[in-house]
Amino acid sequence: MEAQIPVFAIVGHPNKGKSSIVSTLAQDSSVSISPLSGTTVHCRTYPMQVDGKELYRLVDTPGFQRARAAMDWMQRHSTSASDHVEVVRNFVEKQRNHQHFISECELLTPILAGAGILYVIDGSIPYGPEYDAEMEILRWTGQPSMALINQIGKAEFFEQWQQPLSQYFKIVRVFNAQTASFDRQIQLLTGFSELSDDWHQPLQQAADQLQAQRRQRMNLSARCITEGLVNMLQASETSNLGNKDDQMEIDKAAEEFQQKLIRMENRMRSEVESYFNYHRLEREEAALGIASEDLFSERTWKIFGLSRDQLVTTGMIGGAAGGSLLDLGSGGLTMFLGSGLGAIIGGASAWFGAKKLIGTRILGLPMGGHQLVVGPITNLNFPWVLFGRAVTHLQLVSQRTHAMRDQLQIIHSTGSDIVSGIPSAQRREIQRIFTGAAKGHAVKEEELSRLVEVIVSLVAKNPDSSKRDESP
Ligand SMILES: Nc1nc2c(ncn2[C@@H]2O[C@H](COP(=O)(O)OP(=O)(O)O)[C@@H](O)[C@H]2O)c(=O)[nH]1
Ligand SMILES: [Mg+2]
Repeated sequence: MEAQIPVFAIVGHPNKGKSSIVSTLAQDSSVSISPLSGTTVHCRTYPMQVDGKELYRLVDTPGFQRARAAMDWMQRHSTSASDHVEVVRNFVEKQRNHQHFISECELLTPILAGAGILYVIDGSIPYGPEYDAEMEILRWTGQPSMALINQIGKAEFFEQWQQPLSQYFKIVRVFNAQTASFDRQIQLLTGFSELSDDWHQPLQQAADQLQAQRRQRMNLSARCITEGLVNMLQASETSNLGNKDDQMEIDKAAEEFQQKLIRMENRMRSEVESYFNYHRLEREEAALGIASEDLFSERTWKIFGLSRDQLVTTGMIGGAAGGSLLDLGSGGLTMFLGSGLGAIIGGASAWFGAKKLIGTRILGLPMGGHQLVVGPITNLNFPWVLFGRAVTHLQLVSQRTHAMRDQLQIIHSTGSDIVSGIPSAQRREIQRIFTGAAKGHAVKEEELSRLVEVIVSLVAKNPDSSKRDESP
């Protein structure tokens, strides 16, 4: 017999984050989340699939509207605890066609059909006895259930909720729909697997498959970043020059080269997002806004690229070259740190002010005229800047939940220790790969895999920032 597919009904008061939890657990940004109460009128089912196989289903339900009155009805029609499920069933049958209990009937239907219950409350507002009727009705259905304390506002009444919730539910968890870490989501599934014999195996399996999928997503993303970096390091723009001194042509080629790099970086971002099931994510990579007088400071170097000392220790430049590195670096920093790659336009001349950073060649053509080749960028810090930006992005995307609907803000702050956190031996190894790539050498498969490994371990090393996410 085919194993049962577990179904969860997400229920609770209106506006407590039910749809948000569905969105997170189904990894589906299409679930509608709204600050307006009563948006969900009908149940809607969202499957959680991995590789075309359905692991579980989530049913988003309307909130309770008249729990107290519904409970009164049920109590009037019950003679003992042995008839509770039957009474709930009768209630739904009798009231289904009346407006009065429309939400109650709608939300109870999937539960009576066998769904497990995830009861959601908002732990940022105090408990009140008006919730008792909801919890009592759910208990009467006899279905396995778990209470989730979501946190919508700033305040915390978790302690206050513990006692009443544990009267009705075997398991009570803090589960913040927006910030729940991946591990937290897995814990929810395995926790629930303890409540139902039928679901034990399918939920354990679901947890395993989600974990395998996540490992695969990390690998695919790291691979995408690695290949994207190599392509960006090798990028150049060629154009024909009628006249060797045609400054306009030169500026145009430089501008096109910049645009090309920006597009390449954007493509890389979108691909990484798509692995995590984000297909139209709005993204903003903040400008770093470093004042120009700052450019020579050690602090500036540390934001992404390597410090001068670190570059020296990679062995790529000798101590003597360290001095000229400032000269080498300043233009690159102006371009890549000062404004972020997304905003470096407007200064084609800046590229030529920094000619040393970009290989720029003018070649004579056999048929006459000249060809201009802009790129690739030779600044030693350029790959590190790209690398740091890409790893930060992957970290943010992999920690995001589908209940978050604001744009993805990538803030590259001075606090970023992505690059400096890499042990120096590894850094040297990576720098060699970068330098080889920038010189146009083919990058070996084992070098690519090595970079993939480093990226995956960097992202794993920086676990979720959600602190609020611990069990009470
Ligand atoms: N800050 C925060 N807001 C949340 C969270 N969960 C839900 N909300 C907000 O609360 C409101 C109601 O959420 P929704 O999921 O639609 O609740 P539902 O009516 O119970 O389905 C929306 O404005 C959400 O953005 C959360 O974990 N954190
Ligand atoms: Mg809703």
